[in-house]
Amino acid sequence: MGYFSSFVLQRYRWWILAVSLNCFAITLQAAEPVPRTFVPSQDESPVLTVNTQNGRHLISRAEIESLPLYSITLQHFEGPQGSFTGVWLKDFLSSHDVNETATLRFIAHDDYSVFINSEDRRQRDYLLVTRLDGEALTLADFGPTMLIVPAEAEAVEAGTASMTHWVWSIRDIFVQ
Ligand SMILES: Nc1nc2c(c(=O)[nH]1)N[C@H]1C(S)=C(S)[C@@H](COP(=O)(O)O)O[C@H]1N2
Ligand SMILES: [Mo]
Repeated sequence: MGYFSSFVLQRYRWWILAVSLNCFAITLQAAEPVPRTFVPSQDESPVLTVNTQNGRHLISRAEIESLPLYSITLQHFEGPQGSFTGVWLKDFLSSHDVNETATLRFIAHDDYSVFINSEDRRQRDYLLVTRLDGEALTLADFGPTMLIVPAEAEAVEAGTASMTHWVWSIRDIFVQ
């Protein structure tokens, strides 16, 4: 090793280590949502419905955000990019006493419809997103709520994972 490079290593090794660790932390952060403290929305107006044998339930932002919130920074294939915040679908479903074995049918405002079964939910964690960069998602930016799979964001981008479950503008969830 030349004099100069060994000098650089000697002189800056802690700095180099710190930068490498930081890059690693950022990489981890990109894959795994982190808990976030937000003042939960106070908005009680319905943003979606959950339909079970017991009837049709109108769900508000306030109700969704009463569950633990998580944030993840990513680029959504429809365009939006930034810090997406929401609750785990798992938590949301159990708060509505939805059985783990249930098959869900998601219907969006554009009438897109897709089934998500228990096997799908065992294989990956779905985040029900209510905010982008802290602001409530509106219909115009693919809200009021959207479903994402944080751990598969890069695979979706690379074309190796399916994005049919990345439902934006969710209107109704049917539990069957
Ligand atoms: N609300 C809504 N979500 C949706 C869709 C849609 O049409 N509407 N299309 C789904 C499908 S089939 C895919 S492959 C991805 C990407 O859809 P796109 O290629 O039409 O953008 O989003 C999924 N989520
Ligand atoms: Mo698709």
